[in-house]
Amino acid sequence: MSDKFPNNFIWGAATSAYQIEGAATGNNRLPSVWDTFCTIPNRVVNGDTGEVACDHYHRYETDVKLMVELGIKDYRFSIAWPRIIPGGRGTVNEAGVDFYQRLVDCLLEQGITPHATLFHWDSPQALEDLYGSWQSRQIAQDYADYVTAVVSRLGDRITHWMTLNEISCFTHKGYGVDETPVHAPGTQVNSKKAVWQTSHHALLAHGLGCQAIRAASPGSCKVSLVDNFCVTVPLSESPENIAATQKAFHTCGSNGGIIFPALTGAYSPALLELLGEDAPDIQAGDLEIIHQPLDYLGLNIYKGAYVRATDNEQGYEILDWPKGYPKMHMPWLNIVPESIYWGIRHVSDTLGHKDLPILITENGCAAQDEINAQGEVIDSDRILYLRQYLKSAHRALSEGYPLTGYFLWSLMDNFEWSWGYDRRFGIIYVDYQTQQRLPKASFHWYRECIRQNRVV
Ligand code: PNW
Repeated sequence: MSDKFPNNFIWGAATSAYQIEGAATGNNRLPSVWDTFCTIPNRVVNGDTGEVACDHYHRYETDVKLMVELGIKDYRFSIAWPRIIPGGRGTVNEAGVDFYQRLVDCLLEQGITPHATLFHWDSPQALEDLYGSWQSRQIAQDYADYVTAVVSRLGDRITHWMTLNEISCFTHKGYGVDETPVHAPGTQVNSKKAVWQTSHHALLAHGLGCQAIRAASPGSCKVSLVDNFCVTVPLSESPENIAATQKAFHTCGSNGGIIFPALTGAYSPALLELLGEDAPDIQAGDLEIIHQPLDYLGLNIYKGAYVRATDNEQGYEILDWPKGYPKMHMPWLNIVPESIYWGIRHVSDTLGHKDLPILITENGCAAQDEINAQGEVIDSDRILYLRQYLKSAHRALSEGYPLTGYFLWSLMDNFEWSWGYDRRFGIIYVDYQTQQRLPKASFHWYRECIRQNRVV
């Protein structure tokens, strides 16, 4: 196979609502848990908030022009629940819907296909106040009602839907027992079981959400979940290490309790054994709701965990990182390009979905970008990172795995959650003083990859 990507390969870029929109109080929007979290001292670096962010809410036309310049035909963004139903449940705010109608019309006019994530962590604060948001089973139904409101209004122009972004992040990092949770709402709960219960409720929301999308969509549509499972990667590709990697996949991070039920209809037995009394309560019928047919799977892949086979009882070892291991500008961002290839293989080999199309819905990195004397940002380190990961995606394609596209995270610098504006993931530099956008070297590099349909 040549180094070309398939002709219909999707080259895209991604963002999320709270991270770029700003206009936090505009047009009847009410606070999300992130608005509240940002006001708690020492939770977000420099006390940053999403109040203005990239002001995309007012500058979306400029941003769509930049997408055209980049040459992408697909854009992944998220819809903010607190704009559509500010109180979390009940009345729909048509002014909130209107913003997304204008955005999507603008995209479609430029021949860009919208891929909408229905939830990217911005739970309505009202539901947090009412019942502790993801701690309550009720949120699954309220989420499904919100989804119906969105899809019945926007389903004539959006056909690619993603239910929830990274369940593990907004549940297992939003609720905690011992450590202070790093994500909103940042709630201390009294047992690990209570944390697992929040992700179980999110899975139910995903399941009911899938049903709601299909029921409300006026025409055919594509439905998926966006997951960031822990990618176990063989230290070297011996048959023993590969087998060990598959075994380790079950209990790495929250894999066994999130991607397993979503794709196989059951929590991984290995995880349940490990959890014992910490396992969530699962009611009759829950797993059927959670295990919905998907049109494709969205994977956010940034890093991996190296594994090798061992002689001990569990048969594998997840390896520590050597002191000097190369990483990008985040403590967790170890450079493991093979994680794209192995992430795709785990869907096929470990989860048993050989033909399920896969979209890389996020891949990218933070770098210490600076504007030089010529007024440019030469982020060759980001290019180095991206090039290796894209080659790993190409390897999966060359071996016949059903990878259909790639969305780079992120189109532009944005509010990086608890890191605020201190970390930059964009291929477009944002000057937060002036809101000026400046395409970085990686933008021009990515445009050339898209133009040539191969990694350059
Ligand atoms: C994703 N980790 O989050 C999110 O979907 C984005 O909103 C975010 O901006 C982006 O990645 C960069 O962080 C992640 O610890 C959070 O491995 C944490 C991890 C990975 C992704």
